[in-house]
Amino acid sequence: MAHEAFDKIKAIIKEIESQKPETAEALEQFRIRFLGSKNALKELFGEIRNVANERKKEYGQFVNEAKMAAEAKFKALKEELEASAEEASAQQLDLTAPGEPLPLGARHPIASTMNRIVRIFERIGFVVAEGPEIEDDWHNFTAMNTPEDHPARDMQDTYYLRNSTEMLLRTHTSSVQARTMTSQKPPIRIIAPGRVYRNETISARAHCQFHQVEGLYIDEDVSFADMKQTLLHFTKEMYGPEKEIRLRPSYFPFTEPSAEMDVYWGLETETDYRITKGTGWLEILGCGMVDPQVLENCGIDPDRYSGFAFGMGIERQAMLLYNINDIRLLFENDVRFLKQFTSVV
Ligand code: 2NL
Repeated sequence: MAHEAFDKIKAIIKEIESQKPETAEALEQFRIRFLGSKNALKELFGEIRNVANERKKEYGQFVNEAKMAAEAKFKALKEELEASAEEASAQQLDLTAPGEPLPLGARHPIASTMNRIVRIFERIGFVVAEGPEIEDDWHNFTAMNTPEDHPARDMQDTYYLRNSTEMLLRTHTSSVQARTMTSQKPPIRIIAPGRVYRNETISARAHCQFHQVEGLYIDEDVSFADMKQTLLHFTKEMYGPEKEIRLRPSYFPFTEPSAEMDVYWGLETETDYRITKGTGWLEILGCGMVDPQVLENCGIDPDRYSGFAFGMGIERQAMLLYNINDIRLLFENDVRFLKQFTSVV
């Protein structure tokens, strides 16, 4: 029996010596096997009971030697492994290598166009106003003088919530301006950018969801001439100081008189011909003097105050600014398209 126990220790010492763990995991397996709480030597320590008295001391020393061999080997292997890991990472570190390129994100062209428009108006004293995209019928239509039988109010043209006749997805940001007019006193000078919704068939020019910037200026003695000069200033800032504008009579339920504003784009290129239909003029926004009925609806005295308002689609301005020929590119979020705007601020 005693002999057998001595042999087992010999075998374990041999095993310890022959092990060559090369990874941290293998070293951990080594530690568990020879030094862990249930290690292979524990049982052999117990066997000292079966060893003849005169050999007990010798046996004890022998088991201890085995344990110390395991500890020494573990320590050496651990140091070796740490040293080689350090060496490997030092070899990988090339101090002369160029830095990792940081992939740059890009602002979406709708966002950059919106920011550009907003900044132009902010510089002349307009303040950004915001409101909910889910609106009630009053702020979106009634306050804006849109008659009950107007086609815009039709279920076909506007998204109503769960067939409600009260709540809808706003069709323009005029609703934001209605909210400002009912809660503030003139002078009011606001710019309302945001997302709006109309039930349109999606095509290269139209989408059911788009973005708009509307502006509103109300004070005593605000005139049509003030409006024209403000919009001329905007056009020159936005598209270049050489640009000229013209106003054509138009109709909106919420303004009287109303106008469409065109910019002279020129007829220099094939594209100019196509987008201006050969006239050189391009329509970019709608505007007008706020209808006195709208002021009254919102609690502003039309005998004392007057104002002008305007609205423009941001997608259209973005398409002109960046030469984009299909509105769907602005909604698909294809990175091959968006990547082209990395340098735009
Ligand atoms: C267009 C034309 C327009 C307005 C929007 C407006 C707002 C208030 C009162 C009166 Cl609070 N008018 N907004 C006025 C004229 C035109 O938008 O073509 N938008 C894309």
